[in-house]
Amino acid sequence: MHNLGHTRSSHQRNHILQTPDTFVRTTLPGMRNASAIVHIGPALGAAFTEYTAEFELKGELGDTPAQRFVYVMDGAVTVEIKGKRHELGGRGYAYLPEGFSHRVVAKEKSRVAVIEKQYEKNQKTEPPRLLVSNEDAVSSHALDGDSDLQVKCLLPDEPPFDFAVNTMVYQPGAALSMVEMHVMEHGLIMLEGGGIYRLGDSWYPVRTGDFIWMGPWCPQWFGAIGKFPAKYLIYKNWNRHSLGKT
Ligand code: UGY
Ligand code: MN
Repeated sequence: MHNLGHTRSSHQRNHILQTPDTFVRTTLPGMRNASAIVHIGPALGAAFTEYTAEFELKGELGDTPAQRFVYVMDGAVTVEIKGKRHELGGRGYAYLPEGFSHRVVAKEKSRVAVIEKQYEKNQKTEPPRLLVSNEDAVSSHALDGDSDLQVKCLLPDEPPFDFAVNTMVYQPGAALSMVEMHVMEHGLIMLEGGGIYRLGDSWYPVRTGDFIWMGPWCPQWFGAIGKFPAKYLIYKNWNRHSLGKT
């Protein structure tokens, strides 16, 4: 059924909203039995790339020249490192430092959010090490004292890390307490529920499966609407001076 060229997707100077009806699949170098929906990358001015990898059984990611973060949205994958296997089920995740030889292989049909970013050295600390965990093992905290808005920081907030990946869960009716405008950019995948996202000077209805990129200083606000909580996975660059090397 044609929808006469209508979509909720939108491409603006400092943000995009990408809805599943507009997803186009591709294969990245080295990928096998898998495809990628590339949501954002340097072509649009972002300093990272984020894609959804859709795997068939035994599907595999190719190499990356950067740090890599993977989060299992559906299914299960094995992260193989120097002959050692780490099993990631639903909500499992791994941080793989830049230059770290590894394989990500699907144990079943799976969907995985992948974030890759060239590492920005911090002269005073060593680069981060491998981290494998599950969101269920991470405790949450209320944002700005609002217990209806819970955040889980999946990576340690420590100087070696130059980015953060968090999950945020909003009870129905909960909202960010302010319109944020900040130097960090965001990549965001709606994992559950929906609501209204303000991006720049526009307000968008958003729901599970949507992707949002917010460029630096893009005004942003979210309010959850519906009978169920809304949840998203959100990336931000973090812990570095805005002039670059320190
Ligand atoms: O961490 C953040 O900047 C987060 N509060 N932003 C957002 O949810 N749009
Ligand atoms: Mn923000």
